[in-house]
Amino acid sequence: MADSHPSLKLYVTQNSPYARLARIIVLEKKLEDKVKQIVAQTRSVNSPYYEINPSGRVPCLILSDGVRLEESQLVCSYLDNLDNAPWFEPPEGGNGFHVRRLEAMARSLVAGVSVWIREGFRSQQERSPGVIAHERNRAARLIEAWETEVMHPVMGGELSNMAQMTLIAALHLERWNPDFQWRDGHPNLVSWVESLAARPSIRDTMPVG
Ligand SMILES: N[C@@H](CCC(=O)N[C@@H](CS)C(=O)NCC(=O)O)C(=O)O
Repeated sequence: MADSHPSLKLYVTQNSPYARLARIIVLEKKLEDKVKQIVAQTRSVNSPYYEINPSGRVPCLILSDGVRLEESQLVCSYLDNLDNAPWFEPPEGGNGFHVRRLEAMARSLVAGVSVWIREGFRSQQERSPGVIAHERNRAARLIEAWETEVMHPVMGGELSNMAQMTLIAALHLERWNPDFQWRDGHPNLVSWVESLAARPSIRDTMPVG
């Protein structure tokens, strides 16, 4: 029976790729009744959200005793372990190493494309063509590398780890940054992303363009 009083509060924004990771876990692990999702007002002067999370970042999870967790990896791991039966932790041994390695590489892509997007939102006078060029080039190099890495066995099959989730969140930033065009010449990445795009947790957390 549904619990009408969720004991955890998850602060998110609709388009944050980091918050999306936590939102995917909520859907995958069917935690909707335990986790209340609240849209935070980020990046604004004197936001009331800063009283809740001084860093101002999302995702942020507030536990029932008021303890605050930030950083998507920590928040996701906490949510995934709520039932003591985690699905998305790296496995023991060699594959676990590759999951961690590829998650880090996917995080580099998310971080770089996020800086690129933010730069695009700045006023014309504040925008730095140098920063945009740097991030565009970083993204292009990473996409070339990912065209091969996406074929690694840990990236295949059903959604089962944070490397897959983080790469999906990175690639879908194309919806928010029309200049982040990674599809041409990268058939492995295109078929990989399409193989997961219809999964309900992925589909229902898609960034809005
Ligand atoms: N390393 C953090 C990054 C979180 C992050 O930078 N979130 C962005 C949204 S994509 C944010 O909240 N920005 C608001 C701000 O910088 O004030 C994580 O993995 O959770």
